Amino acid sequence: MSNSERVLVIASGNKGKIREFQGLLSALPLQVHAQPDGIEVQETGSTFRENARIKAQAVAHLTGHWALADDSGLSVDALDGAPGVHSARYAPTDQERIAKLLKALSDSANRSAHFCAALCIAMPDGEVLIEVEGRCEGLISNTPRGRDGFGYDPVFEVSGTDRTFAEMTPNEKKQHGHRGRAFALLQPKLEKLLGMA
Ligand code: ITT
Repeated sequence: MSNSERVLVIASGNKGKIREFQGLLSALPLQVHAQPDGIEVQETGSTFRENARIKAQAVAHLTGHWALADDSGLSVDALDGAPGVHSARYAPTDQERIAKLLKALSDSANRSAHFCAALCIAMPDGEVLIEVEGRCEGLISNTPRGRDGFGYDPVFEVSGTDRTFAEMTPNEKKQHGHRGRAFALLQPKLEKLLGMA
């Protein structure tokens, strides 16, 4: 198999993440596939890093291809780091998760928060090829703003900007965001593995 034919499966069922990764990976000589329907991996780890590894190894094993997983979440200082690794399970829908978060913070003056993304690429035999992490600091806004992105994007105002992720273009989110920052660390390692560097 030549490197230009290398398949990389995005080990995620989250459409927002998959869309971001398709953009991030578009310049690389890879066939990027979404994970097949029906795969459910239990996230039994207690850190983003552990959960990314669990998902990448499981999907690589099931598909027979290299798999890229992302475990990410929002940690809010005034809530002792919640929802953290439980960000996806904080409430049933994005809208309900945002409502629950704003209610939990109420009119708290401390609105500091950060997003983390742990990325892992694993091989079908379980070997981990790359692990990286990215982080983005910000504040939880009082009300949702913006129409782009996914998840908690409308209530996460990025430090040093006056905008939420949902008010940014994909390129701006790539530059400032936790996933884009993690990907900037992953990309040179992946290029080396693909024989490009
Ligand atoms: P997969 O495990 O299948 O990838 P998931 O949505 O369950 O999908 P996680 O367990 O990593 O993914 O949970 C991350 C949650 O954190 C995600 O569902 C969002 O609610 C939130 N999140 C992560 N990155 C985000 C981002 O860039 N913008 C907004 N919310 C984000």
